[in-house]
Amino acid sequence: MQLATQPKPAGLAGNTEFLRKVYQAMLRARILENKMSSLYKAGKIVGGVYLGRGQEAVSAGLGASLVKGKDFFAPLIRDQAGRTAFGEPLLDCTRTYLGSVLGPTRGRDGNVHRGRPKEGMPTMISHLGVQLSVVAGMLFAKRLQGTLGDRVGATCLGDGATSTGSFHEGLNFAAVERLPFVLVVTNNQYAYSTPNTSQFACADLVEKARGYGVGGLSVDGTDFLATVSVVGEAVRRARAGEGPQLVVAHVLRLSGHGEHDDASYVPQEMRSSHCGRDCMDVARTQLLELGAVTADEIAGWEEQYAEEVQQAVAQAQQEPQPDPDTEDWMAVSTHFPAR
Ligand SMILES: Cc1ncc(C[n+]2csc(CCOP(=O)(O)OP(=O)(O)O)c2C)c(N)n1
Ligand SMILES: [Mg+2]
Repeated sequence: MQLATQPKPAGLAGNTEFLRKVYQAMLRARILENKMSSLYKAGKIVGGVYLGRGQEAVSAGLGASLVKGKDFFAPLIRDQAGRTAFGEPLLDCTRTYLGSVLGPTRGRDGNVHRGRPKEGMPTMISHLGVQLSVVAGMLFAKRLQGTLGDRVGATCLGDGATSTGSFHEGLNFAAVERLPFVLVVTNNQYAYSTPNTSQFACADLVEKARGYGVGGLSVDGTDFLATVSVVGEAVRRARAGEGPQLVVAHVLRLSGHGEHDDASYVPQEMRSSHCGRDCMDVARTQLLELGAVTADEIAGWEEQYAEEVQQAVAQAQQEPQPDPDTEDWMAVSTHFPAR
């Protein structure tokens, strides 16, 4: 088994269109999330706001490597970039956070528990680790139906989620069934305020791959080119029939757990260390050095995406919120009153 390898990003350097697509999704997500943070701080969002700041490269790298309409992708709270790269409209985000009845959760969430199940993106589940079993089950069902084809299923987790029983059950099932499954673990050093030292005892979470009998790849998630390359390689291997793949990307969470959290427990030395680099800055530098983009192009995209975000916010704000008097969804207890 190969552990802790980093396929050389050289092959990607020629794939300018793909790299631009990944970076554009990262930029769209960062601009959108900055806006959501502002709206939260202005009291316009009543649920929690959770950002993927610092994790855009690994998230968008995964979303862009999957094929919408064929593959399954179960994003988690820090996967706005992956959602965008996979093709989710910005409106799904603004409508959900702002409570529009036209949104995917029909205005009942005010948070991030949204999805497009019919398009291969299951609705996000907060209970850490359970999305592994959901995606593994979706793949297994397709196999039983004889329609699996060369489809891949992927989901994302944090370092903290690897301590759950659901992580074990889901990954073990995928491994035993040798499913075309990709699990991306983004180790952002913290689970809420719990540091890695209180979370696991191995040197690198990718070591868990050996115990489960799955492929393992570890990458510096702040390095845009390396990250996009490694995630793409994991998807390629899963699609080629090499069984489940575990990717561990090492970053620092460049925000609080949610926008209610100032992350004051993160030491300054860690913030200014290598893992505290912002993958957006690294991506920009690498793409400019490659000649894959120009500074003017990036400035144009920033302007365009800021406008798109403004429009998505304005539209969601004008749309109606759920009306409790005409509610057609009921709790089970309403249908079946307790005796
Ligand atoms: C089974 C379960 N236990 C606890 C929680 C509460 N919880 C939500 S997010 C979180 C921390 C997650 O940390 P990590 O997996 O590292 O992801 P990150 O937030 O760092 O991206 C916890 C403990 C939960 N959602 N599910
Ligand atoms: Mg974490």
